Amino acid sequence: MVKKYRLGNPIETDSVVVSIQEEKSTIPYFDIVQGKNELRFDMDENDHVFGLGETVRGINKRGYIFTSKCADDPNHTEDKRSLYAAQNFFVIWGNGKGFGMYVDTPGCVSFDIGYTDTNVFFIEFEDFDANIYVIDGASILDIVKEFRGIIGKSYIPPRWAFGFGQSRWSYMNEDQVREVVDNYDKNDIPIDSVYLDIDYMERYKDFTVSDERFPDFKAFVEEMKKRNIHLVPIIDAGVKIEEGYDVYEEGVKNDYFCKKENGENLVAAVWPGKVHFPDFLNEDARKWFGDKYKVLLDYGIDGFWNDMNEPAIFYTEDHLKEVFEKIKEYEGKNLDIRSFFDMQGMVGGLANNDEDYRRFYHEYKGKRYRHDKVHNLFGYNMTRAAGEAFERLSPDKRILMFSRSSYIGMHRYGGVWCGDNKSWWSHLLLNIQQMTALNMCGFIYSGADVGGFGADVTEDLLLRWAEFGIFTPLFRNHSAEGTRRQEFYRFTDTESFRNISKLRYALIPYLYSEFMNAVDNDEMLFRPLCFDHPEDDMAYEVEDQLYVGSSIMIAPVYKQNANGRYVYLPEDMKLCRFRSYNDYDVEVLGKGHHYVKAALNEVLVFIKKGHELPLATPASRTEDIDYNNLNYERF
Ligand code: MIG
Repeated sequence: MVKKYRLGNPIETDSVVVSIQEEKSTIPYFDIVQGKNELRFDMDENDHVFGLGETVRGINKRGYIFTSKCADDPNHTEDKRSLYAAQNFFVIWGNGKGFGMYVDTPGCVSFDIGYTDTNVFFIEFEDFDANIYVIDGASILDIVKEFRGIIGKSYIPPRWAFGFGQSRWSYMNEDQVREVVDNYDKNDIPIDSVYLDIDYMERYKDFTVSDERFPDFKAFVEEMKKRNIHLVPIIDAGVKIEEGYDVYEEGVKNDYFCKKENGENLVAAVWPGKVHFPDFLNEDARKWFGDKYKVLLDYGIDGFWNDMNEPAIFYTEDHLKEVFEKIKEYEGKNLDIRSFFDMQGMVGGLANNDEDYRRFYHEYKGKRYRHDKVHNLFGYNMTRAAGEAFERLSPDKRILMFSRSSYIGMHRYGGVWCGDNKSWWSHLLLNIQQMTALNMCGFIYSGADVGGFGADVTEDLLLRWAEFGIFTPLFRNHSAEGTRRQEFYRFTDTESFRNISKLRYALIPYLYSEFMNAVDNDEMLFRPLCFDHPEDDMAYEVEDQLYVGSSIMIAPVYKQNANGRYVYLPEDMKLCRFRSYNDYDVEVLGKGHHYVKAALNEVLVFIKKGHELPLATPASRTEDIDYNNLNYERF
């Protein structure tokens, strides 16, 4: 049962697709705090809070404060309040009852869940305007289902997007891409896609391809296609300011870029140097930008990733000028400590500066909005531009699309990846924990950079991460410029990487059908144990095991030098300890606690009673998997 309430004058976000009559009464559960832009709910000691999509920290959100303010922040440490996403749906559940709430507002909002006051949940609004949806249900899963029912069906990628993807910032030219594919094939490690990061472009201009690096891109895409390899180029939010560049010129001519108060186009700097930002919130601009993807579709490209769309800003021209002027004042002076830190702060604070997000405007639904008021809709609408365009340009063929920034509603147009994580064991655990809240908010096609993006990976971390990554719909190994090379074939134990990757391909029939079930029926692909066992107090304590689809549970190893781990089973289960898709031992384990061995090359999968796990014979590409010949492991 979903009820809608209104606070102030909410800005529509198009995240809810069914029309719901607004209640006249006050919002239940939460009280308005007099004189403040705050809602307050007194939590019971036993209440758990789940949701909020892509954030730092654990599955149960109690005890911290999370702020929805999409941020380009590559340091996902536990002190952070915001990552790239704003997904304002949560469920409070305890003592066998609870409710869900969706706080639909495109501006900045904080969820203080027992941070200021241990047993109080405050929702703090910058502007006290929101559509509030309150969802009652008999269980957490019921509430999630009801919620998903009002936000529309989640995005479905092409089937090949369930294959493995190799990425790097950046493969610099055709030969480097060929080398990657050759090495995967030579080592008999399955692969379906190679990602092209920003350097494939000509001077980082969207919808261009560098002549020098990819002299005959069409032929190259074709060559890769013949090998059943999909190339997936990145698209950045900023459009390079350059005379003669069609995207820039058309955008200027048609007023499709975000403007400052004085009517001039905002000049910001990102990878291409100086850029304008398309006003993705403006319907005409959105259509125009979406149609640009055709340039790459025409080359035979059928997948994309949208980056830098919070939007990330290295600096704005105006702010930089101000900073230079101030710095001049320090020149020749004896800098005391205060002024030294002031100066350092000014320079360090150029990127993603709050003030810059108040310097430009959007034309949205016939009105003008200052950016910060609708900030969280920017990445969403960039991806919507693409998604809506694909419906026009490629109605019969699914296109892969996922985005860095997101808001609920975007889940209809694409998936997400969890941005710039690091090659840290703690970020493997974070990846495990992020999946469930993403699923609650409709983001089913998702995953994080396997092996970690920043910092240098170790072989054991990459193996353990792959052992979890094989279960995430987006299974992509990606790493940053300057870090240790991270392709699976570069490490000593190629055999284990081969076996784990092949296990993924053996699991694709299961994962794909469970994915489709999650989309079609508004279910969650990844579920915390307590969602399936709300009656089991112990199940609420488990933050590092997940149900995946209807038949299995996984318990990834995410600690270095561990040869196994403690596992809690809320029900009797059959353990399959996989070394490869056709080499595994099985053991029935009773409900309760167990220490389970898992060597570095072993993956733990637990099958539920009365269920079966289909396993295909793996192939080097998803296309070649024989879906009609499956083996079954049953319990
Ligand atoms: O400022 O395109 O999250 O995946 O490799 C960094 C370069 C820009 C951030 C993305 C990352 C990508 C990188 N991008």
